[in-house]
Amino acid sequence: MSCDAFETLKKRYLTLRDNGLANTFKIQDAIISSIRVFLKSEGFTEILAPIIGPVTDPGIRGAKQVTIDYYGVPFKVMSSMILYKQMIIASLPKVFALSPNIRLEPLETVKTRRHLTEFRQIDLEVAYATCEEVMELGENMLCHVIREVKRKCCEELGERGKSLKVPRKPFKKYTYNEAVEILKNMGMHVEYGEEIPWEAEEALSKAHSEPFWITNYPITARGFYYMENERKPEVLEDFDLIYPEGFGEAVSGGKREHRYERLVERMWRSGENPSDYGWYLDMLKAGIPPSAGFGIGVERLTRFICGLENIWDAVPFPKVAGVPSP
Ligand code: ASN
Repeated sequence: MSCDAFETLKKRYLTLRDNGLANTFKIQDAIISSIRVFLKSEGFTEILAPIIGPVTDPGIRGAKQVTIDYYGVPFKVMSSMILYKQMIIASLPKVFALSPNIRLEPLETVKTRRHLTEFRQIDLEVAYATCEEVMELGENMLCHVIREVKRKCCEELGERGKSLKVPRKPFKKYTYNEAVEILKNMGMHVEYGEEIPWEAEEALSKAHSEPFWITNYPITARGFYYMENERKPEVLEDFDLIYPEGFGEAVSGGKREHRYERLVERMWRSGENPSDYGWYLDMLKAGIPPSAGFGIGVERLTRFICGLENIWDAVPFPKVAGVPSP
């Protein structure tokens, strides 16, 4: 990111008067409304997302959590509401929320053009669901949103309206191992067990013209809350959805580990201290239903639908790593 772009973000009160941005935010409004209509038609209840709490999601790929002083008790600002989704599905079996998240991303993420330090996801969870069921829901939701935006925002989409297609279902599925193999054949090395690096993910995304899934990440690459596959130990029951055309990751989610003993083991393995997770572990001891779910980043979805180069143009008041903008 150039110094000019830095300065522009700090003067958002001027650049925000641009017509292009106004069109983007009208499209974003249509995206959010169509997701709400879709999920409600599928029987979901919208809940209010938590913003702070004693613990939050530790599985945030090198980003830092923010801690605040809550009357003498250290509290976290939500990096994702995953642990809270597991709490609510005991009473409401299909829930979603428009959840604001803060992650202090490493400075180099500015170069990916798809990382914000403050962003929102539509986070959903379904009690007793399998990965396949929520993945199918995700496909239907994305197709519905694109169809609705094309129908309602023809003028605002402009030229992008021509290249933006309603994807074909079912989306292609690669396991993590298959994705690593394809990347190897493309000349990119990914160490087995690691997250797929940003550049490799972007290259894979560029090689596709339709969204696709990457499933079954290794246990070492992800948070403790994803369930380990019973038949393939060390492999998770999880997934990412990747947008085509270089836009990269859209969704991440999976089936949750809900069994107390297994979860404590997983915490130790992933370097977390169970004693930091008071209420969460007490809740698992009390018993919660198994579930699966995912989160879809609202700004990334807007970036993809509008065909924007930079994620910071997909949000009115952008916050990117290292830039103290309004
Ligand atoms: N929202 C994701 C999930 O449901 C978690 C995340 O954002 N890291 O699994």
